[in-house]
Amino acid sequence: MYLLYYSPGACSLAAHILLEELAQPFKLELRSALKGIGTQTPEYLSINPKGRVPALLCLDSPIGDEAGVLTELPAILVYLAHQAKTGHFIPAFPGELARCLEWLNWLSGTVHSLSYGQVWRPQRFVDDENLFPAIVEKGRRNVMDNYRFIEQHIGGARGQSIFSGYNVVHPVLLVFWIWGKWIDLDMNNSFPAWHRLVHSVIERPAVRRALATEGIDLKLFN
Ligand SMILES: N[C@@H](CCC(=O)N[C@@H](CS)C(=O)NCC(=O)O)C(=O)O
Repeated sequence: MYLLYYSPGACSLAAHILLEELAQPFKLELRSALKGIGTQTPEYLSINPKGRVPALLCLDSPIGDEAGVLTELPAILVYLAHQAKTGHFIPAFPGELARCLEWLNWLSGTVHSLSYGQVWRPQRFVDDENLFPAIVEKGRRNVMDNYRFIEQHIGGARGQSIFSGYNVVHPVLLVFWIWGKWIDLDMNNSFPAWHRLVHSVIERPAVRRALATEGIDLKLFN
């Protein structure tokens, strides 16, 4: 049995979706990432010293050779994908697997930590509050650059094998779609290929269940 620490609509949603896909019982514990309300408490920091969600605990046995939570979304997704008794959520062959990891790593390291970090947490980049607006503005431009790259690859020839089926990259792209709406980007008109992909992803019953549990409005995908 797994326990996932999550925050509604955060990157932890991708891990939540994969848990739903596994069709095994799991538990959720809310730790709101909004302004660090639930992630920076002494109690949560004693569970996950990084103070972030997602964090995954296996209640029956350690994950790997270490007790305690597994952190970092790409690691959690790869781990959960390998636990699936039915469905193939991660490519088996080295080339395709490497492409999948290439995307997970870039989405986590560049789009999330760099670009959205600048937009939502400018204090991580500079101490001087006067500089925050410039950091946020640069972050928004970085997000747009990143999103154009995503759109080109979903719609174009390169990377099509990753995007044609359904694998661990898809729930992460769903999360970034939601975030694009949250920061008021014109997602539908700017990113039509991504919009189509998101539409097919939300048809999956597992995805619907996770979205409903987290209270994510389906209108975000209209
Ligand atoms: N590198 C981490 C980043 C996790 C992360 O930053 N999560 C955000 C939510 S999307 C969070 O917990 N923020 C709360 C905080 O910064 O206090 C991963 O990929 O899992």
